[in-house]
Amino acid sequence: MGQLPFAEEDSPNKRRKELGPRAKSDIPVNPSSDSPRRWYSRRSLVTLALLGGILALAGLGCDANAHQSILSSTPWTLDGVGGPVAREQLLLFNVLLWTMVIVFVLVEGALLYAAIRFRRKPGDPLPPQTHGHTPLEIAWTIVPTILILGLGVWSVIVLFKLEPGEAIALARAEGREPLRVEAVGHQWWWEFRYEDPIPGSADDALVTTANEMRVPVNTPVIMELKSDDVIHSFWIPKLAGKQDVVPTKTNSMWFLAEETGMYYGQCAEFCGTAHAQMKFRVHVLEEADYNAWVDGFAEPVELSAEASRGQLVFLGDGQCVTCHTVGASDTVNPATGEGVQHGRMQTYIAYTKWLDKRAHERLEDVRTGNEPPTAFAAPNLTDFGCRTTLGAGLLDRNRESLRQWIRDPDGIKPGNRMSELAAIYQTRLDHRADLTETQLGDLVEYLSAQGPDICLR
Ligand code: HEC
Ligand SMILES: [Cu+2]
Repeated sequence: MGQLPFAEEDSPNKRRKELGPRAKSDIPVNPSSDSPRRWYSRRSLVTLALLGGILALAGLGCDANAHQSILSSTPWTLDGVGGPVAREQLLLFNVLLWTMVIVFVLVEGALLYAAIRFRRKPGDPLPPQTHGHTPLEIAWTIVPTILILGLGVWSVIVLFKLEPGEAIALARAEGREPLRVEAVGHQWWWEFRYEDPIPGSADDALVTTANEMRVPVNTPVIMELKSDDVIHSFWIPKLAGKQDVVPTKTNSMWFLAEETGMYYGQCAEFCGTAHAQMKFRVHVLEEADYNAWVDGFAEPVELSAEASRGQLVFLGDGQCVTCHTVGASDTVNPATGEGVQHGRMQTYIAYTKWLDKRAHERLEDVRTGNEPPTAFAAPNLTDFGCRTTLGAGLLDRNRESLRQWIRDPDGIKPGNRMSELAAIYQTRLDHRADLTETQLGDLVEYLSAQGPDICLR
């Protein structure tokens, strides 16, 4: 580069002329102050303090122990995570973040220091002109290169560890197989399907549930993620990071929970009206409890007189069975003598194919502008007695909230597909269920009685 175009020291008059007419009146920089050359004003200090205060307040909301927190109380402890996948992700996140914070503070600090300390004062002579500093330039090329290469390579290694292959390797090292669970995103709830709920056992009963999945502790779990409609994102912050759930495609991820307990999950990709109400829970159980849930899953349950009447409403006037499934395939509808489980959901393979086909058809429909197909999936209610929530994590489940939900789902979760599509909500002007209070009460009894012993007792 040639010489920098530094001009000779200008006379104040000459400079004013160059600045043009607006600068002609000589406004003092800071009339109230003795030293007119401060680089900050009182107002900028107040603004800064306010911003800092707001940030600090927002920071108070961060808590490593909050339900869906992905933070640890300090960068080095990594507490607040529930298993190895989240730990790996949190460690990488913390190291990347703090490395960048340190680099930022050093670079910006040096910049600010130089700008303030060596700023030009009136009457200062032209400073000595320098052109480069070889050792410095080599240093600030090599250090960032090493940093970025190191962090990049480590990120790629972590990415590989997040692949399901790692879960398979981990399980096989202990002479077993990982548990595979298919999660299907629907607007606005989650379906969980277990093709082989107890890996390695000959008993292969299909388990299908919704919004609350159960897994055994210390077992690698591979999630196979599918969507029924739009793009969702599957996220259990304390167990594993997000993965997109994309129509016509199966994505996968895995996690392992080290302790029993409940973990909170959330759809993490805007997917329409009730996106914020598309939560789910992961119950991590002792292996024996998990097996009891699986074994008892589709066992027929004893129904009280009220609950039996409720079953008739479920299958008849309520038309709930057009969308919902309750019970094993050998549960018989007393009205028709037919199995209660729908034909379309009878086998896993058939259902998966149906789902894929439907997703493709929907894409076609979007392209051609056709009406969407009429078949609708709904939460499987077979283990409804195990649910702690209603409406995808929206309400605590109890008899009162269930009654409210059946009476007026739209009043609780605006936009949900049940009120939009079920016939009983289309006949009254206020869009509430066209059922009597007795029918509602019977339905509540019927649904509350569903579930394996381990949940009902
Ligand atoms: C048109 C299909 C359809 C019909 C008919 C229907 N539902 Fe639903 N139901 C749904 C859908 C879809 C959801 C999920 C709503 C959401 O959370 O966004 C749902 C959710 C529910 C839930 C909450 C499940 C959970 O785990 O959160 C219950 C309970 C329920 N329905 C009961 C009933 C009853 C009782 C009837 C009959 C009176 C009925 N449904 C009729 C589609 C239907
Ligand atoms: Cu979603």
